[in-house]
Amino acid sequence: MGLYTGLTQGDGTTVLKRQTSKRGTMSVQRLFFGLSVGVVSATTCMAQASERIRLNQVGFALGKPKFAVSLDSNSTALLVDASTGDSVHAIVPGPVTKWNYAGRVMDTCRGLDFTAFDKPGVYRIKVGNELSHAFQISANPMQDLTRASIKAFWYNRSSYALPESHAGKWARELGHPDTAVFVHAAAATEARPENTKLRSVGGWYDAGDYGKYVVNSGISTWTLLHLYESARPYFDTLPLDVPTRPAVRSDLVDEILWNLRWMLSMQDPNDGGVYNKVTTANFSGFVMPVKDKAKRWMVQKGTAATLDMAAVAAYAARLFRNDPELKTFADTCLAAAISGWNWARANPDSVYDQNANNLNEDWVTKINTGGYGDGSFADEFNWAASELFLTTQIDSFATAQGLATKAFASPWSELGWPNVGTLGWLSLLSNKDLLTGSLAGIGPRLDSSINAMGVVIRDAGTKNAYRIPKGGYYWGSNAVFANNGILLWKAWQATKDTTFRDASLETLDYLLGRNPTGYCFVTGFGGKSPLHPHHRPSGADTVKAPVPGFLAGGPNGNYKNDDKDIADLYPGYPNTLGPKAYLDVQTSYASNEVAINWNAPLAYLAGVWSASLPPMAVGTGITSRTAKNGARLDLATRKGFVSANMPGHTLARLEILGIDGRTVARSSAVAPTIELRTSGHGLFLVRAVSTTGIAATSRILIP
Ligand code: 9MR
Ligand code: 9MR
Repeated sequence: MGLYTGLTQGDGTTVLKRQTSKRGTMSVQRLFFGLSVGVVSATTCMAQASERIRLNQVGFALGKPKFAVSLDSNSTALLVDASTGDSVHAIVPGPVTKWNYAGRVMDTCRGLDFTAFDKPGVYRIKVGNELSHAFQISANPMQDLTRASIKAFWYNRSSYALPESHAGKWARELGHPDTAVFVHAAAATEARPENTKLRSVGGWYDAGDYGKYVVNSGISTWTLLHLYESARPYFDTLPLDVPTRPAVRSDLVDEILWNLRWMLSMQDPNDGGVYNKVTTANFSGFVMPVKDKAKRWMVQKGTAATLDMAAVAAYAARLFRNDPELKTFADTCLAAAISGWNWARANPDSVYDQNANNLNEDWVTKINTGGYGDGSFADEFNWAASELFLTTQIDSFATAQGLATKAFASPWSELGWPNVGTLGWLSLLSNKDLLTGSLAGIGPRLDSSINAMGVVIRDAGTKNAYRIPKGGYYWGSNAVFANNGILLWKAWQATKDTTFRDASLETLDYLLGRNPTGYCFVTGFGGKSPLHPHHRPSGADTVKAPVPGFLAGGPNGNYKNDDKDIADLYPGYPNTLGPKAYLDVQTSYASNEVAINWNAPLAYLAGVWSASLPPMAVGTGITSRTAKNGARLDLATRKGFVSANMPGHTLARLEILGIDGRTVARSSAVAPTIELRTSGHGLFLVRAVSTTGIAATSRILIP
């Protein structure tokens, strides 16, 4: 690791510097922890982790269920300390169970329940001679994941340069300024003829491509708004490790605004209709944003895009109107929502049918990027009507759609970009005090609808050996699971039945590794996670690790969705076995692409869980600790620094160790302060050594 020295800065603090020799001259560089954001990454593990023990590779919360699955039917199972290997708990395995899927045995396994063990630390499960990935048991293992899954949106910003101060090695130049996009023939009107130059600045790239699509932005932005509304105090103080704008109360809100403002720019002020998307005519190659300079088009207005924008804008208006900083913005949102609603009522069946458009000979430029071509709009109308009703308390929004009877028509549909009706029902459910007029008194019936949904999703988990609640195994399957996790959480909130809440945790366990692929599906987290997601910046930059915090699309039994016959290219790929049909290669966009509508429900689930657990802000996770030899170690932190004190001893040095015991940073004598770079997240050990050789160690969580 080279040589480290402590250097005192102007403000009197001492930071750790690394001395490297470069072409004969000594230069001093600032030390950056070269760690992945995941607490427990494969590179920090001493032993090769077994593929046959499957579990949440991030961590388990104190006092909450802890469950893993082993494909070994006979051997003894133990929980061991990850750094010493010492056994800390004997696990009594459940019965050998076969898990069938679509008539075939997928896995034969035993469940390993270690809920009874409840001591913070970093552990592995040992079955026979095999060791699982390392994971933490701590007060709040979801906090780091929450921050990273939201920061992923920041990493996917269009019209934005990612500064090195916060993007680290994933810093990149600004791409797609979108200060000049052009009206496509399919969108031409008298007021804005073909090729009219428009601005459509900001927003997030949809996924692994550089398109910006309103339909998919709708559900994604709603989900983040709902996350904020579900845990405001938590997100008002949770730093996301992004450049904070002091005028905005919360980093999460700032991120949402980045996309909301772009969504508003997609509305034609002349009539209130909203364009479907801004994209190049064809998908770009795997280049960095700055290199994709092809002309960008504003493509055709549509009923779905317009109602989705209206719903989200109405929600934002309600959420932000009491915030003095955002009041004017809230008013703008409401006006946009109402004019969008009016356009949609006048244009109730404007489908975006890209294939049909491309047959139109008058429209010379063919558009071949993502379609998001939804053809049924009843759910969009219900959603927008629900949000507008809640925000304005004007009953005609509710009566126009007959919400009073539809809102609890059973069963509610699962969530997805073309299925947004349930978003409206969830908003109604979450705002019982606003159910007035024709919706007065429907609260209990909404409760029973979400309860019915919760039962179906939860009970699917009792029918498979992995204890996985209901999901699906098609394009974007991880979003299906995560969205069902949201429904479980809402079912818990409505009914106070804790089995729903615990099932939502099982959904997170699934996404983080307790699944038949053995992958933790979030980049940068866990011992085995996607390394080659279909994500242009991750593929095109020179950094080996993918941009962190992104959820891969997940197993997809319809492998023919992929461009080439991946089954031929990758022999052995279990392409037709739904739950296993996942391939960590860049070309498999149908199983390994990232997307905002997949990250949003991940952020929601991790976020509401994290908010419900004790916070672990810098400083609070740190205690003083007495070593076996009697020496006491007191740690103090402030943003970016940790310092130590051993009462009665003179410190010789201070080290930061990974959870495997490997040194990642070391300070010199007289400088018992180490700079922590905020991108070095996770659980570490701090070891102080006195001049007389006495050592004391304490744990530190860098959130
Ligand atoms: O990169 C594109 C991805 O974002 C889409 O989800 C996917 C399906 O529409 O298409 C990808 O682009 C591929 C294109 O469809 C066919 N040629 C190869 C492209 C991937 O490099
Ligand atoms: O998530 C979308 C999935 O439901 C569709 O089946 C698929 C094919 O139309 O498209 C997916 O969305 C992609 C979009 O079209 C372009 N950007 C990437 C999206 C995720 O793969």
